[in-house]
Amino acid sequence: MPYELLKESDPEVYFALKREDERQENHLELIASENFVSQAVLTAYTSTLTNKYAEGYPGKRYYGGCGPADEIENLARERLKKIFKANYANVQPHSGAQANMAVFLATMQPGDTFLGMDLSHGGHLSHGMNLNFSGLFFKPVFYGVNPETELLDYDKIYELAEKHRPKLIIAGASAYPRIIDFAKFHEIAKSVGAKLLVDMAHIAGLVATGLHPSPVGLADYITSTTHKTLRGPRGGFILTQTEENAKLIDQRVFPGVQGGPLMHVIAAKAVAFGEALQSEFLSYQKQVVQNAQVLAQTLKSRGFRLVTGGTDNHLILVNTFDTHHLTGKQAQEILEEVGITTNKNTLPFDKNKPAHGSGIRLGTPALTTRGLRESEMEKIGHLIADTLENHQDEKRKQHVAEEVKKLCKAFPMDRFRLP
Ligand code: DSN
Repeated sequence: MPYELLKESDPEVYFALKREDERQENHLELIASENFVSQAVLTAYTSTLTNKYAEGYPGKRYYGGCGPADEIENLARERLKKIFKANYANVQPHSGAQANMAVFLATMQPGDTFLGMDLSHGGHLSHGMNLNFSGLFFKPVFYGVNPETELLDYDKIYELAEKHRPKLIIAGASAYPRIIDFAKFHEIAKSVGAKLLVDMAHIAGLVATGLHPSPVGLADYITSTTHKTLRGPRGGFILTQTEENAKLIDQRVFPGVQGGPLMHVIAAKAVAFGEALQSEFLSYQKQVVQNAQVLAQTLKSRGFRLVTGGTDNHLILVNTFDTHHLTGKQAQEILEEVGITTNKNTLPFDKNKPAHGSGIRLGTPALTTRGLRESEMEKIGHLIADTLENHQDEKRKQHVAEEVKKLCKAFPMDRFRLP
């Protein structure tokens, strides 16, 4: 354990870190936005680059001693451009929300109107939530999904765009299990003279490997996190195609919304991007989707209703309320008791308050990284169903908890820890 030296100097932090290692080892991680990074990524993340200030960009820094930092940032940029076949990349955003903030500042003045997906239909808080910068300083108009199909309603989005003439349209979601038609969004944005931002945070790994259509060439700005399906360290990035947009983004990221970049994180991003360029990454992403489909199929066979009836990507939205009379919060808590980690989620047109929600969101990126395949996914689907169907039966839950432990033991986490 590399932080063994903390045991003496800071036991409070040491034991909390150990408990987190144990939690990851002994639970089945089904949070759709999480993943496990490689030892190589972890190594770069814990490097001495955390000591370095490098405000500015490679070759144009405000501090001396930035030679190695420049090399690292250039590597990260070049690798990222190669993955997505994009012309320009900014790898400095500390997070996806900050990447989005930079695009807002590049495309709008405070008070301007933009179109984003309703959070309760699967959008993201940085796409206009009232307590987020996006809703505090700009004027959101929300689009959502069709009540019958639960698919994005492109005709309605077009109508809203015509009516409100937004400066910016955002495509992208944090809880939408189907393919997003970026070409359609491009058409809509073009027809009303709006800029198009695609936030591909959730599906970046699928886009990187061609398993989801790419927004490159269709969106003016593309933002993403690096730690979801892309399997890198926590962080963000922005892609652009024109020199003009790239220059503007560089300015809006620094000094617009950030000071010094987190160079150790950029080093870890470079390593993760290198991994995403390997052929193994395609088989990994294919497995993520196959695993999600098997999990979806199993839950359906056990009587659960899934939003849109299934999935095309890495995530599933399970309605736990209509069939099992459990709010998402209750379902999340019950599953946690047996060692299965999920998150409660609102569903489109939810009858319950957001703090409770009517369902849970499940995703397969992390467990696929851990090595679990279709047969384990089927098993997990049944374990979830057994737990939620029998949540008052302590004996049944105990049995599930033992099965969860067995699965965890069969797929140890050693190769995701620093040696
Ligand atoms: N919080 C992330 C998610 O879970 O989808 C989005 O930023």
